[in-house]
Amino acid sequence: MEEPGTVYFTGTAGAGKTTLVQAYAAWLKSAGYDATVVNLDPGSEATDFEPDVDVREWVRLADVMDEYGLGPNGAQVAAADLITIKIFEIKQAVQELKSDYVLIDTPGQVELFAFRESSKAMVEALSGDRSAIAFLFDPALAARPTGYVSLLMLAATVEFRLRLPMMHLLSKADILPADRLAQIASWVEDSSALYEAITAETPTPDLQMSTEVFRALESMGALAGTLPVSAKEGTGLEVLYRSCQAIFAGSEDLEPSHAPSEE
Ligand SMILES: Nc1nc2c(ncn2[C@@H]2O[C@H](COP(=O)(O)OP(=O)(O)OP(=O)(O)O)[C@@H](O)[C@H]2O)c(=O)[nH]1
Ligand SMILES: [Mg+2]
Repeated sequence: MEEPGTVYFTGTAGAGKTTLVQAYAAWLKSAGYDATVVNLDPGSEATDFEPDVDVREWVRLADVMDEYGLGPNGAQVAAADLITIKIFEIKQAVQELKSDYVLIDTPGQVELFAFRESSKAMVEALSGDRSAIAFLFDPALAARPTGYVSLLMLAATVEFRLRLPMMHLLSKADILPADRLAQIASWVEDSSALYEAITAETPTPDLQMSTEVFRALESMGALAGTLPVSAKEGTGLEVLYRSCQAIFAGSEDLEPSHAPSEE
């Protein structure tokens, strides 16, 4: 049997990762696909979230804090290393469920997942080249041009670290008014519209930096678009599914992917 396609949902704190993982898993199941949900956040306190495989069975943040006398952030860093030690047991628990797809909810702070050396080893052990990243753009930040560009930079950094196909998702799209959504769509379709929006928002002394950042992202191919999704309303999930399929079926067009095509 082929290894399942594994998607790591990541993004800034509160971007909507846990809620989207649950909504997407429910969508997959309702469409007749089998999905395993994994919680990889040892500090998760979500009470209405019941993952199929939960890292807290092996490593709990509160225990790490007690045992090593650490605060919550230091304990997250130590916990990431402890999880790596247990990764083959976690992988076995995932494999026993024999799903087509595995959806992984990652810790709240993106740097814990993306910037730790242990994370690369963990992803490699857990899913190897059957891995992709869904990077969530929080609309609280993405609705403004400079916020959107900052998230593009962060996403590019995560992609640079983990070297995996990446999808850009604009989460909680239901809270954005139609004109904001249309504006973001215009940046996706035409990068010059994004450039104009940034320059309009940037005070003159800072223009050069904005221009340099924009050009760097452009030459990296990191400006590719963002798919609006709403876990609350269930929108965008089918397009997300098609994008995952294209990645795991090895579509040349989508690697490295960014925005799934809505066509
Ligand atoms: N309106 C709306 N709210 C959402 C949606 N998805 C998540 N939220 C809300 O956004 C907040 C954060 O959602 P989470 O799913 O906990 O976000 P997270 O990225 O897992 O958060 P951390 O793990 O703490 O970093 C919660 O109050 C959710 O109810 C959505 O699609 N629409
Ligand atoms: Mg969460």
